[in-house]
Amino acid sequence: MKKVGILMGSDSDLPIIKKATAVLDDLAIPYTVNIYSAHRTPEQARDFALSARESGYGALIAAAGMAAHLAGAIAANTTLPVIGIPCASQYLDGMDALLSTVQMPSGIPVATVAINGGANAALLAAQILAVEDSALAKKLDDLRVTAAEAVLKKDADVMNKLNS
Ligand code: RP5
Repeated sequence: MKKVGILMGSDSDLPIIKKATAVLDDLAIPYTVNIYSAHRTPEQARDFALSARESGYGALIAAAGMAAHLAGAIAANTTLPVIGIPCASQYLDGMDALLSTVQMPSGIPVATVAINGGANAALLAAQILAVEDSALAKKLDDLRVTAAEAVLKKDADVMNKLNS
């Protein structure tokens, strides 16, 4: 199976990344995690992106906050699918990172998930790998069923408690 490459701009993004690794662990998808910054370590970020396809990656996740250019900088150097996670920081509640990540110029796409959306980033990476992996696609179908059952149970609980 292809790996998912997870990158973050700083170790302060780790709580968001843990939401992604939890999903990938559940699905038994191999991944690596690195700290590469578009601003502080641009050469390392570039080298990773340039060699990612031949290194066996099938999708990349890039999480960053503030002026969040990591996902775009990675996408500039690979045609693997890149999923951007805008991370909320101290001042602007993640709006800065959201706009920096999502507003890519035509030609260099980044699939941007919600602010702090680590779980959806991992699910989207899994769905990309599942295009060519029917066993993984079945696991994703099963996850949807389990999630729907959980909502239906909550619906039943709330009806029992609140409906007259
Ligand atoms: C970004 O700046 C990082 O992705 C992080 O979200 C933010 C703050 O980084 P630190 O100052 O906490 O290292 O590059």
